[in-house]
Amino acid sequence: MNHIYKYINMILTIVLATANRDKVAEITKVFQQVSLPVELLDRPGHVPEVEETGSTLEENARLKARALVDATGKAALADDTGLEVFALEGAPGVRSSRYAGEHASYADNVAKLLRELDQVDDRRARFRTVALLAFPDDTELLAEGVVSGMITRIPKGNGGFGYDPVFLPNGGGGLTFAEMSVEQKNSISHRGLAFKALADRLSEMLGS
Ligand code: ITT
Repeated sequence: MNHIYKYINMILTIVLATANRDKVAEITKVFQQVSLPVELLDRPGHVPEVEETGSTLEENARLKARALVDATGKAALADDTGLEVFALEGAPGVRSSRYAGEHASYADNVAKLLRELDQVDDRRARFRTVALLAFPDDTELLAEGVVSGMITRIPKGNGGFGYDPVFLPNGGGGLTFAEMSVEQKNSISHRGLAFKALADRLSEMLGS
């Protein structure tokens, strides 16, 4: 399929394999800023969410993308992200969304993280995103983005989502991700970096 889009002037339709609206907003912004012949569709509501049973971000990203390829017959783009805290030996990691329990809210997860780190001086952490674009012919593109930083002692800011109010990224001018606009966050974040790298690979593949 390489380069074919260049010659027949087609738009590649990609279904976003995430149910997380905050992620959709960030990913959409990255694709608005690159010029690719791509249209992004929201995840169809009738398709059941897959269980994230993988033991790595890559496995979970693949599970989410393949489920949507199978359900729609279209290319699908997934994001799996984890917060890895140095003093917690990489936790919550692949379990970031379920850290405080199966149906934990963002606030529950943040509260648990701050409790775990209450007596801990080493606040180093990193976010890691694996972005995976799966095609119906079984090919895939994969890209990873990482940002290192520190976990604050108190939440700051009302933007972003998840652990953003307690994550102070390196190179972020002393702001948490929750104190940044989507554009600012994307310019240095795990997700921004992963999806920009993926968009570059897609651009090469499409010859655009
Ligand atoms: P999908 O699986 O539908 O994409 P999800 O929210 O379950 O959505 P993940 O499995 O990747 O996504 O879960 C990662 C969790 O990590 C997510 O629920 C947030 O709590 C947190 N997280 C992910 N990206 C984040 C970000 O950019 N900033 C802060 N927290 C984030």
